[in-house]
Amino acid sequence: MNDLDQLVGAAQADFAATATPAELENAKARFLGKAGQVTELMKGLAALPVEEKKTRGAEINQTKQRIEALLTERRQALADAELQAQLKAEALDVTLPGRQRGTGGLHPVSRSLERIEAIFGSMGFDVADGPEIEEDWFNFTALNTPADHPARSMHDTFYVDTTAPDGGGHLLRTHTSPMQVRYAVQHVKKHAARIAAGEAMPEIRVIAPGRTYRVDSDATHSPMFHQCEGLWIGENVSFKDLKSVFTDFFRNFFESDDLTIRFRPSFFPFTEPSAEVDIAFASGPLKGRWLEVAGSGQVHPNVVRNFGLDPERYIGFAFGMGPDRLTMLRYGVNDLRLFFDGDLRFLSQFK
Ligand code: 2NL
Repeated sequence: MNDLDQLVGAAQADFAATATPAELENAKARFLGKAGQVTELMKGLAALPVEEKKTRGAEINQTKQRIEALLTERRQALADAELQAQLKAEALDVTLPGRQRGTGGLHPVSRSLERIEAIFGSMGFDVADGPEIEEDWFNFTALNTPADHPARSMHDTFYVDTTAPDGGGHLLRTHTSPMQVRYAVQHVKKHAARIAAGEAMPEIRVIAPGRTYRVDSDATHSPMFHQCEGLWIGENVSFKDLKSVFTDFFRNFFESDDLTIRFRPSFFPFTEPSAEVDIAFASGPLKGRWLEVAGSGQVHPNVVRNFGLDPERYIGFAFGMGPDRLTMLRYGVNDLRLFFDGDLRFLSQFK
């Protein structure tokens, strides 16, 4: 092996030892650069006699070409390796199962509210929505609730801005009845001309579902809870109608055709007479037990008067029920607080 073959072997070994294109370019400079070994050999030609210069020059040129070929080969190998590494790093496994998009669902109480609205809607009831921060008059006074009634105490009601010059007069509504008062007053205004002319006013038939607030907190009471009140006022609306509306509603809501209903005498300031409403299932886990599900009564004459109507002519019934409790009964949930903790392990069971 002559010196030129040795040089080619050295270049090959040096090139093979490089791991990156930058290292390879450094190795190239050692052989083919300005001060590289091949360049130095070329410079040495000047000192040789003409004949020897020719053959030696051709050999060095050949050597240079062989080293250039090795360089090209190594460049390609490094580029290939780089591409392979990149492909491996970015590998896409098309056989993996796709990532699922989390699907949301309605809150169980919202589902109950939707059912309640749909069922009463089918019986001709309008749905009324309104302010959760109410005026004292709509929440208490209009509903015949006397100034000394315990519901008005600071222990039971969240008052808003009690330091205002007028004493505030605003509170978080303790029931949704004030919305029914608003609805009734509007209805009476809308039909004022007919009422003044002594003609019959179209009946008021409305429910008011929504959030309500009381100072109360334990396993069966939450400071924020839902209520759905109902009101039906006309010239000839009686307790008999109330019983059929309730029977239809609860049989429909609980999908139980043999459910029975009973009234128990009670007291509310805004109704007279008043009754608690109990239901009993004929089958299932709650079979035969009377469950209190609503309060109700014939709207008190003072309240009818506050609507702007003559209580001698207009009469009807009102009721209030708790969608939270109805939801607990429907799904067999025993702690009300589960509905408001926001724990998805609980809530996602209702999707
Ligand atoms: C209950 C009691 C009740 C009413 C609510 C009412 C509304 C108007 C006029 C008269 Cl605008 N009454 N609402 C009447 C009786 C009972 O609810 O225990 N709720 C869960």
